[in-house]
Amino acid sequence: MDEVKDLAAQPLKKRIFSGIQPSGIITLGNYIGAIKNWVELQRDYECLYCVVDLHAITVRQEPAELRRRTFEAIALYVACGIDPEKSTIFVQSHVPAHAELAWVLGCYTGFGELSRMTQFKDKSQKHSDNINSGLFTYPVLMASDILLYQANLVPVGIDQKQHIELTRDVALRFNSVYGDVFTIPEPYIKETGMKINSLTDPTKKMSKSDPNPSSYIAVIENRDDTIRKIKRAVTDSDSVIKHAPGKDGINNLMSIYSCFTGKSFEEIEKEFAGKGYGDFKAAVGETCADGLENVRSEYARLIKDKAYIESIMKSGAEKAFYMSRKTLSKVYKKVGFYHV
Ligand code: AQP
Repeated sequence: MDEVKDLAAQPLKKRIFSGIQPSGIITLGNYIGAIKNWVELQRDYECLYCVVDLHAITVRQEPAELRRRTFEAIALYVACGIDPEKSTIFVQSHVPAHAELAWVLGCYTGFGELSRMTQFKDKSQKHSDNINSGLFTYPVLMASDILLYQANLVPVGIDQKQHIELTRDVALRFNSVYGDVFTIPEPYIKETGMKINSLTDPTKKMSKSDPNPSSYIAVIENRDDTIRKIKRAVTDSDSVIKHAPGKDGINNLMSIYSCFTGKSFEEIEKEFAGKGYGDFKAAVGETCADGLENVRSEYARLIKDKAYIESIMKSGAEKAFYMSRKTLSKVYKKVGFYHV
């Protein structure tokens, strides 16, 4: 009887939503800033992890490559430790409610609000030949991804913080008109690793769509490439291993080392006191390659099992479909759409 009472007293698990675009090979930045945290959060939260292919087409994609990368991303999620028995893993375009809710929320989002988004400004500079309206309304689609599942928490890198703030504003605005329709989400951003920078230009974020493969570590690339890229990473002319303003290259490598070893910057400084960049880079490269070893071997096994990966996509889409329909029906009713 006591056991029954205890179970009833337990609060329902809070919910998490997050996703990655299949717009390139998933990088160490995506791994440290997002996936590594997703794995830890599975223990205490009900999690939905999505491959956000609708977002990816805001930049021109080669169709066969997009299809392949979507499949690979699902395999990589599982290889990294996302458990399909615990978490819902799915592809965004398999659940139509994302696009449907985005239309509705777009009618509650200001042109001025979207114009202030720094990602839109950055990406329209990078892709000046294709500044499409999808690139502009990207944050509205992201808001519907999160709000559809009534997510409490959204684990992301720092680059996505502004989009989560917009999601909150839109949800609060909608709720103020129609009552408590949406849960107001919070961003979950870890201080260390919230922005892993490019290895060739450490003032810039590491990005999977960077045309220079030396700028990023792909999670699934071979060990020697990882070690070699870190060895060649751009650092300043000084040779002291110290986390300090202006030492972007060393700060970046220290963050990577810290994320894999759990050591603080102070501990790392002590460990490498009196040693040069060569020793430090070799240690970061080895540690990073070791930390990704299991992911790489799991991935190599999973990627050959098409039936298994597709079964994960299908059952994830079914669960997500059911949950998303509940929110979408409520929204349609609130705004006054006729139902028969
Ligand atoms: N360099 C990074 N450091 C920390 N976190 C990062 N994230 C991305 N890059 C870093 C986090 O990864 C998640 C998925 O990102 P995304 O696929 O939605 O797109 P993005 O942020 O635009 O990532 P990329 O790699 O730079 O993609 P492209 O090159 O296609 O634009 C997010 O939580 C993001 O914060």
